[in-house]
Amino acid sequence: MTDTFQFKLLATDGKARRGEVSMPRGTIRTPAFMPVGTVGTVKAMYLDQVRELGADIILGNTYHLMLRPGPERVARLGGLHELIRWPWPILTDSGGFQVMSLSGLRKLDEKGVTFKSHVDGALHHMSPERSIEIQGLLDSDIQMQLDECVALPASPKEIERAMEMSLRWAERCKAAFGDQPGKAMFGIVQGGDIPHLRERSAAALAGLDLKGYAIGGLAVGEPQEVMLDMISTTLPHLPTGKPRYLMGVGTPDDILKSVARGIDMFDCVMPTRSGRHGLAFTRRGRINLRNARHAEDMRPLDEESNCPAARDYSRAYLHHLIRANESLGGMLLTWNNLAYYQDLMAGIRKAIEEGRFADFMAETQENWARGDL
Ligand code: PRF
Repeated sequence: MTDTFQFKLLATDGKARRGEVSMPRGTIRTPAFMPVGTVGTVKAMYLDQVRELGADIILGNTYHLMLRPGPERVARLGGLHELIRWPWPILTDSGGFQVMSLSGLRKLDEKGVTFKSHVDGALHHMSPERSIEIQGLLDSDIQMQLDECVALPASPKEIERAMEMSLRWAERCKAAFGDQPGKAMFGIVQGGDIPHLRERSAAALAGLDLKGYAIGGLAVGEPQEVMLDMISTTLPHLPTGKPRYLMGVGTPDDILKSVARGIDMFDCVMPTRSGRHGLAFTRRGRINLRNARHAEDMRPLDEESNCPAARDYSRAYLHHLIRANESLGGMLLTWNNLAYYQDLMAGIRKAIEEGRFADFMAETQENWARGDL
């Protein structure tokens, strides 16, 4: 029987790819940006709005949801989609990365990771098998293997150890996931900033014949050029017929340059988190609404945008809301930013279809460089 989880390449333009990942809950148009919904909410947004902006899939976090409200409870409540009222695809990250960045005391060994909850201080253990079990209880459509991501700079020995253990965890996650038509478990390439370790990781994961592949361990402190080199080093070792997801990236510029190298999927807290902190992404680059120069500026962020947050509210009002710490400020800027990111992805997809991605990228970058209107 053919799997109802499928990836189709619709067009290529240089190394850039236009594709479709389809599964029972919906189809993801790639290149895709996945808004981050860590604890079952894309912060400061109604999911109806997120959908309307063009998101085909959102991301959830195993680490947060296992601590609260708990995977067994989510399952009893009908699964994550039902609970949060998002019937379309959800990808869940496996937890390892969030444990390392968020929890206190933690211990990582071959068996998995032991950590102290940032919610109530309780001790938890998560093995590769339990991570997949939790993602299953959440009813996630695209599940990620448990991996270990080391922050850069790190020693080659440390990078190699973490990469090899992540490979063994990939096999265990694959076995735990089993055969689930319509759903997928993605492997995660590690290997830090060391080309031969990236190649080894990608080739070994490719040998596991997974339904998709992520590149992890980047945007963790290295310069953009190193990140882009690692992408270029890794992708030739992954099968062209499977989706490729760059985890936790990035700025609009990171996204353009990564698409140019063959990445299909992205997620990042950048548009949502920085929106709540007063930063707006626009066609003319970034605008920090905290800045006093906006205090009496009656112009909107972008009068040509289709997004009401960008088109209908003055910079003066946005400045006031952000300065006054009002929740509407974060809501409007998150709305603007997610609209900008989804419009960028739609522009990227159209440009690839029409064979003019390089021109689109150059024009988009020129507009950022021209600066604020
Ligand atoms: N591994 C996992 N999640 C991640 C990363 C990773 O390396 C990153 C690195 N940018 C973001 N999110 N599991």
